[in-house]
Amino acid sequence: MQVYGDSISGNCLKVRWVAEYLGLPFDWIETDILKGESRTPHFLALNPAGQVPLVVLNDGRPLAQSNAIILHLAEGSDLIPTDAYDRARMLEWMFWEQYSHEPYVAVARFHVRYAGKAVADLEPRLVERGNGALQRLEDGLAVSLFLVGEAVSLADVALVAYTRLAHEGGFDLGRYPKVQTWVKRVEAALKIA
Ligand SMILES: N[C@@H](CCC(=O)N[C@@H](CS)C(=O)NCC(=O)O)C(=O)O
Repeated sequence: MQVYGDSISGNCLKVRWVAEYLGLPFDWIETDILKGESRTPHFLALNPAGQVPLVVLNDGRPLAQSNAIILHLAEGSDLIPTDAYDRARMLEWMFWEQYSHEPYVAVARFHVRYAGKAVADLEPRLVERGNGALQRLEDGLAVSLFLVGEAVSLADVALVAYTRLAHEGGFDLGRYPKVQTWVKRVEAALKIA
């Protein structure tokens, strides 16, 4: 399997972590988005959306979208709850991550870390929504060790990717103690540094 990814991207790291956790062999093809490497004719032929992560499976079929990829890779593994309701709850978190967390927490980080914007100059709505997402996580973690019950799942993979880097976008994880502890718990469960 080939994984096209940029190591600065949490979305891409989700794929690396799941493949490594499951012991799936893969070649990582570093794709620098800041240099436009996801917009070359070669890349666009594989993923017309021009985005990483992208995997090319062993049989040659391409697949994009981080959460779709990790769902496919982890099928039948302990990263996906067997109970149908718990599986749906995992997906609930993963869809929420893409629409209500990543667009604020990851985008703020991108502006500050890679586009040279000062935290003070971030759009207030971005900061407000990002803090809202982190509070939502804090509340969700009041009832269980992981986002879906007591075992790590793809919900944790999807949400930890940018939450662990939230400080790079100016967010103070000290305001969210359960989230801080959960980040360490997920990193330990996935064996990521
Ligand atoms: N929803 C997509 C987001 C993919 C995405 O936005 N990828 C970014 C890197 S995190 C990218 O490739 N940006 C380069 C570009 O759009 O040209 C996913 O989860 O995979």
